Amino acid sequence: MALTTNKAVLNWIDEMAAMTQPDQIVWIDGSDAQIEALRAQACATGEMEKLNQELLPDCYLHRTAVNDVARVEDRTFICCHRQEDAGPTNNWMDPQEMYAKLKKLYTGAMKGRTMYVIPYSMGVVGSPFAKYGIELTDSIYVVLNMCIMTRVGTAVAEVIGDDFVKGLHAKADLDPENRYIVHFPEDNTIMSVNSGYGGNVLLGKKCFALRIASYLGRNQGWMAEHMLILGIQNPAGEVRYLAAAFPSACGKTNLAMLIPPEHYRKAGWKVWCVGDDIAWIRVGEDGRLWAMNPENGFFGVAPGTNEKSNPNALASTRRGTIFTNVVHNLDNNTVWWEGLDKNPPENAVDWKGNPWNGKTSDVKGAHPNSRFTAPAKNCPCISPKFDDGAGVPISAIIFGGRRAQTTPLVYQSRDWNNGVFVGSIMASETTAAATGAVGVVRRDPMAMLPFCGYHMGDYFKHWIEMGEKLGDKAPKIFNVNWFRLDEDGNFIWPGFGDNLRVLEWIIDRCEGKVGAEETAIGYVPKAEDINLEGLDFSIDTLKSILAVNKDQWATEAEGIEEFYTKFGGKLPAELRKELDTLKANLK
Ligand code: GTP
Ligand code: SPV
Ligand code: MN
Repeated sequence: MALTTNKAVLNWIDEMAAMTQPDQIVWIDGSDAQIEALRAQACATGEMEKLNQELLPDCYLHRTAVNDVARVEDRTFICCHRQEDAGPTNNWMDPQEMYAKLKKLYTGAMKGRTMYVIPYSMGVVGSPFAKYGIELTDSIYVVLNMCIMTRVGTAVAEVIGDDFVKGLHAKADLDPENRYIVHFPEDNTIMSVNSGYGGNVLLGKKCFALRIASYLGRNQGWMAEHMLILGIQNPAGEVRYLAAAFPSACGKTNLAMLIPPEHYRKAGWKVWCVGDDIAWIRVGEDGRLWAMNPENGFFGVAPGTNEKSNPNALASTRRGTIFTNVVHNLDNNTVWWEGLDKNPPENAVDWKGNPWNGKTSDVKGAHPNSRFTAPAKNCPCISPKFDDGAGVPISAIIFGGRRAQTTPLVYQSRDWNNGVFVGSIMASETTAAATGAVGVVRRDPMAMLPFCGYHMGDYFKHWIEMGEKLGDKAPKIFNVNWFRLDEDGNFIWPGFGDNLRVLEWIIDRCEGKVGAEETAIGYVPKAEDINLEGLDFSIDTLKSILAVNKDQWATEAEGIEEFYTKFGGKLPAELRKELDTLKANLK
């Protein structure tokens, strides 16, 4: 039975059903009973496997098709009327042409299948900054993931208006040649076909909460960003909130759930996770910048997650979690992945579904982009503000990426526009989160390259205008790099919990409590101002990763220059000026 009488909703569903021709239509009310029934059904067909319910209550395992394991950026489109509105960094096609192309792929695609109707909210249902969507899908896996990642069901259906975001997903034949992830920002519409993987099909996440929302945010004066949000509580009990943008698989989930080093814990420091991937940001009534997490769960990278690196993420996955493309340990019916522990199972099944022995096999058991979908409420350090629809006030914005060289451990921009420049020149070595080569340096402004729903030049301008609105209440902007390598290819900085040492400096800078050294690129800490207590790390090594090498930066400036030419006349003059200043500083 339909959960709403809203005509706009019902008419659209009728139209999509007429095209895809499902055998039946089922509304998702979000109840435990319905979720339990869907889990049982998915297990009966082999779509999911029920894991050891004593060790992992309500946890399940799913394997995707082997050619369907990451976001497909080359098949992701922004279809607006004018090509120049999509800009040089997005794939574009004329909307009418794309609708016609997709219609062929969707026609009859749900024959013999069920169409599930998922009313969902990005943000706390009924809060002023929440936005609603409906995803139609023929995948139970998608339904169950959406029920973890977003707020789903009757309460949403009751408040949904005419401006909801329409999302249609059909697995079709999972044909990679006909896989399309398409956004029509001007129609509030997302269409995804021939995939069953994460960011391609959980339409509330990257498709809505970043690509469509960034477009809406620009028109409405707010921002949708690929950022974690965390609160840092000092021994005096004061909490400061930071938002940080790193590209996919570059450490957002880890930083968002950081456990302070022992000496900090003893002194009374605590970290609270507000969000690990997406932030919706606006200027609050008090003139400060406020951020809220529109999601309700974590779609986290499994490999590398362990009791030491991220115990909070691991704890989050111990109940109600769906694991995708990890190793299935047949001895105790649990899961495993590279970097979980040093004891891989011998009697196991790998992510492709083949028998796997972790002691003797020379192939990886889990896919490098294997993931867990875990409810946010499981996280031991979830912020008391998590369910506060207003979000939290932001003291600092942090950009960062994976750079073996060049970028120091941390530096602070000189002011807001210089900070926007720092975000715009972000570069990172590519990871397994998207298909394509891994380890190649690419420019990824604000970690939004694959997620900006409009012209990136206009996006930069929007950032600059947000700064004008904020004036002297603007947060300070920083850049971090946890990933500097030594000659042998080892990470120099210990990272993870020890990153708090860098965050402490950042907060002190925001509060004017600590000095810095001015360099060609901005303010860098004096090595003695980073607290190394309890850490076996020499001050000389620290100096080496704080150093700004002018030759490397001169090469970097050339790369930036080349990247900027892409944007032509849309590159804001403010950023051009920042690049000129950088070049002059390097002389
Ligand atoms: P998406 O979900 O794709 O957006 O990724 P993410 O940015 O949340 O990345 P995540 O926190 O899952 O980390 C990805 C990988 O980076 C994992 O293999 C981590 O072990 C590794 N990583 C995270 N933080 C650090 C760090 O401080 N130092 C080092 N060396 N590796 C890190
Ligand atoms: C990312 O790639 O940034 C992710 C995973 O968070 S996905 O949902 O697939 O986009
Ligand atoms: Mn992400």
